[in-house]
Amino acid sequence: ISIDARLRRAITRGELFLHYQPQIELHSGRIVGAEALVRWQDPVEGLLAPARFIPIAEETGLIRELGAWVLREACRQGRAWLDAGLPPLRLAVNVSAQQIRHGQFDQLVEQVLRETGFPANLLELELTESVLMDAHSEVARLLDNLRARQIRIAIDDFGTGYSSLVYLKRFPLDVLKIDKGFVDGLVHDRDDRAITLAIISMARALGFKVLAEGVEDPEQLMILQAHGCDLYQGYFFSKPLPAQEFVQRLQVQP
Ligand code: G
Ligand code: G
Ligand code: MN
Ligand code: NA
Repeated sequence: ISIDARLRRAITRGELFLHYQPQIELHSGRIVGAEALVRWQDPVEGLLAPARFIPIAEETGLIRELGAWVLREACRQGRAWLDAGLPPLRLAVNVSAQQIRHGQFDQLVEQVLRETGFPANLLELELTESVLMDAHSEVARLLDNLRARQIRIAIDDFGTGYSSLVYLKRFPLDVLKIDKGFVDGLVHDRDDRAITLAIISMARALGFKVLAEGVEDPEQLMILQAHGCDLYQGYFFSKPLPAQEFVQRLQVQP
């Protein structure tokens, strides 16, 4: 049986689950949210990272079903945390370009929020630059609808997609996530540092929040802090964690 057939089955059999990577506010050092990242516990192969199955899901179109599952599960978990008395946390969910292109994505979001009771203002959707290069008026309308509901829009892997900056002006956005590739070189590579700092100042000038991805050491953090980056995530603070471990991590913070 092929991997796409197994993946299709995995969605319905409950073999997928989510890890949560903390997102930290730089000025307070506090966890203010988390990015939900999908995992697959295959009965035969064991734990599979998304690199093993997201590309297949993209090719086969299964990504739409998988993406809907991830959105629903993240919102369900977020609501359960609120009900358990945890402080409100923003949850960021990755959205594939296909989910947007297929249409009716705003209906899905609406339905999931209604079903789960997760507050719209705590939901952040991570899109890639390629989505914004698509059919402009439709995407703009979609993003307007989502933002009218107080949902936040983040651009993932910022700086790695298309070099056009026109869409920063054309689309309503909330957050730029600086790609890990630039953050990696922040301390030792002049060019990566220049690009990272330029993204931070551009984001601030345009009124977007800016988050640095893949922060692994304190030197990176010091530079980001000195230049007014708002948020970060990365192994320096925590790798993506199973839900229970994420909650434990929240509870030990002062
Ligand atoms: O932690 P990590 O190995 O989880 O994630 C690898 C990549 O897989 C990330 O770059 C991310 O973009 C992608 N990914 C993880 N979870 C999801 C998801 O739920 N939907 C989509 N479309 N991509 C995801
Ligand atoms: O959606 P996105 O492409 O941003 O997914 C983030 C990916 O980066 C996930 O695979 C996650 O596990 C990984 N990641 C997050 N923080 C770090 C980090 O500090 N170092 C490394 N090497 N990978 C990270
Ligand atoms: Mn992401
Ligand atoms: Na990224």
